[in-house]
Amino acid sequence: TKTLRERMKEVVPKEQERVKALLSKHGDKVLSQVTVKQAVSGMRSVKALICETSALDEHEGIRFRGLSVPEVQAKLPKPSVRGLKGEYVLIEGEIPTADEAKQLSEELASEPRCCVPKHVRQLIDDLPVHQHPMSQFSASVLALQSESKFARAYEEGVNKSQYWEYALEDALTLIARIPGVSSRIYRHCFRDGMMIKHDPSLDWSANWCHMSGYDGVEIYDLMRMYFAIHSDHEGGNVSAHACHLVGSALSDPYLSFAAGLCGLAGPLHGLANQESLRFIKKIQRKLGDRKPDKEFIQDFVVDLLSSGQVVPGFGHAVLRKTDPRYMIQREFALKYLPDDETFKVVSLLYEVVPDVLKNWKGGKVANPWPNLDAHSGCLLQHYGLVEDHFYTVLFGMGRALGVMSQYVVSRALGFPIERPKSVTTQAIEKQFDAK
Ligand code: NMX
Ligand code: MLT
Repeated sequence: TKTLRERMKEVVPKEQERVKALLSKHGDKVLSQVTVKQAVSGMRSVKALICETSALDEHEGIRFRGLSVPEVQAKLPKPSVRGLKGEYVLIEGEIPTADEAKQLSEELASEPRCCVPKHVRQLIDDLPVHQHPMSQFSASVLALQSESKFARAYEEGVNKSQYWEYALEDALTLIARIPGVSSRIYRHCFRDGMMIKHDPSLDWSANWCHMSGYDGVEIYDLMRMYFAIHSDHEGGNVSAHACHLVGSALSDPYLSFAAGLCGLAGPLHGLANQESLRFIKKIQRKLGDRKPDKEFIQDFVVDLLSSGQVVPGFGHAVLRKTDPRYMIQREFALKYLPDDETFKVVSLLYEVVPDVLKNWKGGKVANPWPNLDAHSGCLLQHYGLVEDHFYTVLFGMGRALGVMSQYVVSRALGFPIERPKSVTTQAIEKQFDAK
């Protein structure tokens, strides 16, 4: 059985040649044009980034290295390693054999690879418990940066052809330490700092559950699925793009991932999972002992929209259909928690919100359908994980698998510093007013 590193050594030279050939054959072709509207409104649909690990179709949703969400579920060796599709499928591009996945799983759970250094543990213990867990997470990742082999190798003048090897080393260590960091933040904030030791026999996802105080076959499987579906959503989303941008300056994987986390912490991106459960809880509080019905939900949603707020968990900058990552969570709920009261509200929102949004202010909402954040909190709270301001940390854990894979690939392919051109609105007026 070859290690991921050995497989990468075979794959990288071939990929470098392929991209070189692509550039010499098609380098001058036009991939996309940019209108003034696109420049002013967040570059929507402008094709100006490369991401090898996944691609997003507006109707079909995400494909990881060509595989849809259900295909990934079906093709991976066995449930206990599903969460690790991140490293193999995303970085190397192939479905791992059971032995390869097991080997990587064991490597990530091995000491000292998975051990959180003392100064990082101390930092977390010293942070105020009321500090948002996402700030605690990004601060911890920055503190882990003291161990960056990439940064050290750069300082010592490593040849650029070897960047990817140090990037992979850092990415694996960072990923291995994330369950320890994240569960420490969880227990620091919500369990009086009483820690639980990691269990080397468990995989990455199950270890997070175990160290956070959640043991059981169902929650292990939920979190394997959860981390897998949150891992990657091509290159243009805020967290992946922020990580890529910062990495393009050759900032090491830790610095780059911390930048991605800061973007993920925004309410229009990853924080929407926290906002979504809070919104559902507000509905439930207002309902009191009454049973939820469509009319009640519709009035509640219209009130929210009328007060100038967005419906969290609905809409998307690229997707124009229900997110398949929402559907796979819905299938899980239908199987394991069909009678959960929160799931009943989630289901009613699914029936009601799209029609409300379609008709809202002349149909200005481009996508009225739910995204993954509309469902995840409902599953977590069912298993006792009710602290909603921790939810985005879990999103960030999954996202580490994707953006760290993207980082390694970017260094392997030698992508340069990202530096698009900006213009002033006056310059646009000057350019087009006269015509
Ligand atoms: N509720 C109310 N209004 C919405 C919603 C929504 N869920 N989605 C879009 N709109 C509004 C949007 O605010 C904008 O209004 P205005 O012209 O007044 O600025 C208008 O519809 C057009 O926006 P779109 O082109 O449909 O959406 P855009 O691509 O700009 O933004 C989101 C995409 C995801 C930021 C937006 O749909 C949203 O705010 N959704 C709610 C928050 C959310 O669920 N975010 C998580 C996305 C997934 N993730 O994890 O990152
Ligand atoms: C994501 O997973 O990053 C979100 O769906 C946001 C996006 O793709 O823009």
